[in-house]
Amino acid sequence: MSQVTVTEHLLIHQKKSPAASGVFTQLLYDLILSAKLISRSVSKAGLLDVLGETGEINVQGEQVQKLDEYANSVLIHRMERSGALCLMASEENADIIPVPERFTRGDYVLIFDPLDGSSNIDVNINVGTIFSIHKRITSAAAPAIEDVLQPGYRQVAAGYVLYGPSTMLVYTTGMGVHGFTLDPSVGEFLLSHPDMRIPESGKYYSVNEGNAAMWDQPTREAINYFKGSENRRGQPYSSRYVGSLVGDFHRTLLYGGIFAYPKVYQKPGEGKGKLRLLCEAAPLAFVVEQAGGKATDGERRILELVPQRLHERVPLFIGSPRDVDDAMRFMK
Ligand code: AHM
Ligand code: MG
Repeated sequence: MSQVTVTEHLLIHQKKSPAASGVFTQLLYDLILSAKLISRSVSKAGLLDVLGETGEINVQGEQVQKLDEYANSVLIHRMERSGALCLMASEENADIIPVPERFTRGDYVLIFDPLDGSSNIDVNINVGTIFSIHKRITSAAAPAIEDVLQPGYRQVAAGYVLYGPSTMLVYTTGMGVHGFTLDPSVGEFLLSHPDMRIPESGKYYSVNEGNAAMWDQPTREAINYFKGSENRRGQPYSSRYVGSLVGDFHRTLLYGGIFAYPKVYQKPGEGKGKLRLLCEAAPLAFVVEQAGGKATDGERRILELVPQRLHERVPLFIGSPRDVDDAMRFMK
């Protein structure tokens, strides 16, 4: 593995891009520090659970929190002190989170899912943190919801941290996608996957097929296409589904193929997506496009969707460009 740390990589990129500033680099630096703190706790999840059962106070005399609450509070606590942000939004918080006036406020807006797939924690399966960074667009003293409700193509950075067998950080600032692996012995993320490119097509499809009876006909046909032998490969794609978006996405990025969370119809005419546009779909869409892939909601490019609400949910088809195009032939 290279010896380039994520901080060095950021500084090199900062020189290449006049748009990037020292403030922005500080923001990413604080985000990385938060990820290391969360990673440390995730790796002890089983042990923390044991402590949690003894009365919810750990040996330090601290309240034992559920890990997703812990991850959320680590991110809010660290990032409001970064000096780069004016506003945050988290999957865990119903409303936007303005940076308190007692801290230095910057021009950036951070949206995150602190611990995606957290239902997998108890069974020791991968979880992740997803982040999306925008530049503020309003000019009044206080930041506003409009600063968060921006279409994905305006993101200045996005990425995720995967807490797997190794902890990995994958991010883009619009100049390709770069992956780093945390070396726990030195506490640094080291460049392990420079300039990541998603394969043109893959051999895996990834979807919760338990929902198949609640999909619409075009979705069923699209998924059947991958399962049949009349597809691009001339043989069935293999199925892979973790149920942790970061894990499923990361595999798709490396091996190619398609991940889908289509609309689910609980009642006729009322199809709904599950994944959140702002903190899940848009950041991963930015990453996948920067790696040469595609992301759509079945009709439109994810990055062009204009969010109407903070916790808006969308259907998602994301992955290798040919596989997403093949699925979209059924959707149109
Ligand atoms: P969460 O943010 O509440 O963890 O939900 C998002 C997760 C994703 O990680 C994953 O892709 C999806 O929900 C799995 O949903 P399902 O269990 O319906 O397949
Ligand atoms: Mg989530």
